[in-house]
Amino acid sequence: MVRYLCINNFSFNKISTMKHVQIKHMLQHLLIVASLSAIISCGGSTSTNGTSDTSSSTSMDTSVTSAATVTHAEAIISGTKADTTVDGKASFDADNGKVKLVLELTIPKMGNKTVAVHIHEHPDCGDNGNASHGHWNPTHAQHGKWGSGSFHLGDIGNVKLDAQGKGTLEMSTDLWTLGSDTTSSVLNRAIIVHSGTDDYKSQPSGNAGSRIGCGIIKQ
Ligand SMILES: [Cu+2]
Repeated sequence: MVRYLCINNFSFNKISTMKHVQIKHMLQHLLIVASLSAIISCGGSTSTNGTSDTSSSTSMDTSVTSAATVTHAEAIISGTKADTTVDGKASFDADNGKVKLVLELTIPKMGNKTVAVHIHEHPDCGDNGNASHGHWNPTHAQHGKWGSGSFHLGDIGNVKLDAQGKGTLEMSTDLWTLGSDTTSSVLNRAIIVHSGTDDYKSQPSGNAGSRIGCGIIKQ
């Protein structure tokens, strides 16, 4: 079944006999599936025969449907500035109506300091992280401390770093999802690490300093 998803096994001769609408539809599926399963091995398979086009459509639809339930996403966080090394990873796992975040950071230059981490709205780390724009705030709330009073859904909070600049944070919430609901899904947003501490009060972003780390949350 997997082999039919591979572009190099697809019978393009058949495409010429199909209606344009069908071709467009199949190519859309093919693009989606190819991006979701780019790692799936395409090697070593055999050539297709005349009946494979029908089965390929079926298996593509099945794959796209099953891929719609996302249970894991992650962001690899790296530095936005040449003079500050930032390494980190944010893992998001959905289970039982909740999403659990495990965040690990290493910022050697920031040993024994505390840095603010937020989810920002757009999946773009360009312009030193500024292209991610403001905090992800689908409820149009005031910025604050997670879990108390008013806060953005992106208000993860502060992470204390040890002498080596390592820090971790774990949290679990039913306010986040991994899916297509843009009012709750953390997918396709940016994790931003700031150079300073979030005061949990200043609007709109806690006076947390410049953006030194960034990663895009992807499934
Ligand atoms: Cu921020």
